[in-house]
Amino acid sequence: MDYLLSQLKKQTDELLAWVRGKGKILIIVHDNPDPDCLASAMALHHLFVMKLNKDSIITFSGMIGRSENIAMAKELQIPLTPLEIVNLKEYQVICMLDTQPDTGNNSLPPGTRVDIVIDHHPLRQQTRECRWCDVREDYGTTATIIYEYLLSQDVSIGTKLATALFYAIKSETQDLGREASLPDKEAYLRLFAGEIIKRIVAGLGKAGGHGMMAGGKIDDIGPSRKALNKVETLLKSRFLSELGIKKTRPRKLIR
Ligand SMILES: [Mn+2]
Repeated sequence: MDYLLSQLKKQTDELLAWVRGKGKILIIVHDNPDPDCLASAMALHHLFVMKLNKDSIITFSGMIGRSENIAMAKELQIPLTPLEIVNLKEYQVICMLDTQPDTGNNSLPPGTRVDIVIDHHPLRQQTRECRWCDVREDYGTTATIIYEYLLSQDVSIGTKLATALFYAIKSETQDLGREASLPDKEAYLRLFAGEIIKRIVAGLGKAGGHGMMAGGKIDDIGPSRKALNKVETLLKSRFLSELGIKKTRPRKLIR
């Protein structure tokens, strides 16, 4: 594990230790949620489930406006609860993602205690007073920050979550074109590699991981050379089609 990741491991250990002894968890995203805050909420929810065996409620106000975002919430089965029906007093841990207290783009009543803030927008004075404040203005997305939490805690990322995180970074940075930092680029490529391998071996075997650690496995091909060649050819053509490469004649790099 590299230095930054081990630093982050220590920090997220502290976060988890604090949340562990507490009661119910609420995750609030900004009004009219976009892919970044939805993916971030999914990722934080996943972190609490995997490390603490604790459930949390994801909540928002307003509406999911764009049809792509509605499709995302539906396809990826992100459980969402309207903030208006939540009894805030029931929650001992209140997290706010991709927004900050009193910014006007979330509907948490002003003055309500917020414990955890994770965001990439300019830091507000009031946010500093929260128990846990991780605001990285140089990051293109909040999703990347929480993706790093999962990496540091060595939490596995399933297809739905990987897709959500990837889509969040893709749409918020406009394919890494706008305001993408180096960590956003790394997260994007790692998530992409994991997804590609999964699609390439779909129906044939298993795949997992991300980035340099991504890999796939196919069992029961049988001992014959012919069967092996067949699978090899299929994998190659799937790989090329995933990358959008059509009908090019291969050429030797080394003679
Ligand atoms: Mn964002």
